[in-house]
Amino acid sequence: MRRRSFCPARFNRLSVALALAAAATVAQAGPLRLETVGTGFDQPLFVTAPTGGSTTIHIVEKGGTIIALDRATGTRSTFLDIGAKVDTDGERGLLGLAFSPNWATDRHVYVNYIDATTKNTIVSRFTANAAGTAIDATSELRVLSVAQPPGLDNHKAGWIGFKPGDARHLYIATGDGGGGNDPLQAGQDLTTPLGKVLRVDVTRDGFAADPDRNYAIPDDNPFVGNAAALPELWAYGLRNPFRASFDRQTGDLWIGDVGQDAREEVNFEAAASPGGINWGWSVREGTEPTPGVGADPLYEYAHTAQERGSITGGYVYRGPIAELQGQYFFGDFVRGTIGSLVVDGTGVTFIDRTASLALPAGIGRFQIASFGEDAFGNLYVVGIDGRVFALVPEPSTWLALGAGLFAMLLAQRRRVMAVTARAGT
Ligand SMILES: [Ca+2]
Ligand SMILES: [Ca+2]
Repeated sequence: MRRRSFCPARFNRLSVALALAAAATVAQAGPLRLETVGTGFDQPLFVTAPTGGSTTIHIVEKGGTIIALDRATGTRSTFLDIGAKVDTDGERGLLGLAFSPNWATDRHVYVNYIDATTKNTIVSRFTANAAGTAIDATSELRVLSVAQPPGLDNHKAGWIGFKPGDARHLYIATGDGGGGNDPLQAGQDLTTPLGKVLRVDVTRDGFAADPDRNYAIPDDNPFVGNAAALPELWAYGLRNPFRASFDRQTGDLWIGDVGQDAREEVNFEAAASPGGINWGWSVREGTEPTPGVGADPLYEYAHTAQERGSITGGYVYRGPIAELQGQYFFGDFVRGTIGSLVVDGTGVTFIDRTASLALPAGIGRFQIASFGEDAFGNLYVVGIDGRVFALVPEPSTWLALGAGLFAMLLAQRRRVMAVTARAGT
């Protein structure tokens, strides 16, 4: 019987070859995992961070608290507490947060919440201390309010944000106000701010006589000059755009609009759009049932008899993982699923990432309340159960390959030794 011996040189060459193959695999498939950033938050609904290189992320809790978490030190502190002002019934709560693009100098943040007394949507500006570590709740300046129908506690949307490179205009997503089949018929009604994306200039006060309206109408809003429409409107025909985002690199707007009985949808508006898009609700849901009225979603998925859905809009990935650049990550609150869209010249491809991200032992399927970005473009996933995760490359790919290779060579060496022993040498 032929004798074989364990060869360290061969091991090294094989090891390098397999490592290079592994690198190619990683670059193509992009194995990912969720790394736990923090647990024990009280119904977290959002996470964000100011631009400018801060290692601190800010977690928005439904009840009215914002927690600052320094990822470099692990330190947590209360950034803002307006719990006494916030109603939390149903889908009400502290729903949105946006840092001023000039945060480094003005220390302004904007929030969207449901008022405890009136149950209306409030968008307010607060001013933090000079260090930017905490906010006195008395610094509130109300930007605007949106009247909500009494008795309906869902479809309050709540996302607010600034388009990259534009420090003047705050975009505000509103839902249709709640209930089934858009009972107010708000989506297509251009005289109500419900069921819309609003766009207002927060650097000027165009209503000097009104202490509760502290913004101005941008001259280039799509319905300015139209007496039959509110000048604040940017887009309409939305049901519950709970989470939306701007692509931090391109300025494109991505809106996840929660469906009713049939379709969950991702709506895409290019950065150069002049606004005024009709997203269809409530004459259609996704692409059904009145094709020709309103704009098609970029992507939609259907409810089934077995599985309903509630989309949680996410972000275009612009973080440090090269192979994920440009993919739009989003999830589903009801299903606990996570996936990404690849948009290229041939169309839109959906990659279901639930098995690798939401299902591993120790994580489990969870209700995805939101996604979020930090200053470096890292992507976060927020579970309403109190957990916040970061999307990171899967290091165990390398470890698993290395361990597998070692085990394989060890087994081979044992076989050689056994054969050698049987050969009696
Ligand atoms: Ca005013
Ligand atoms: Ca639609």
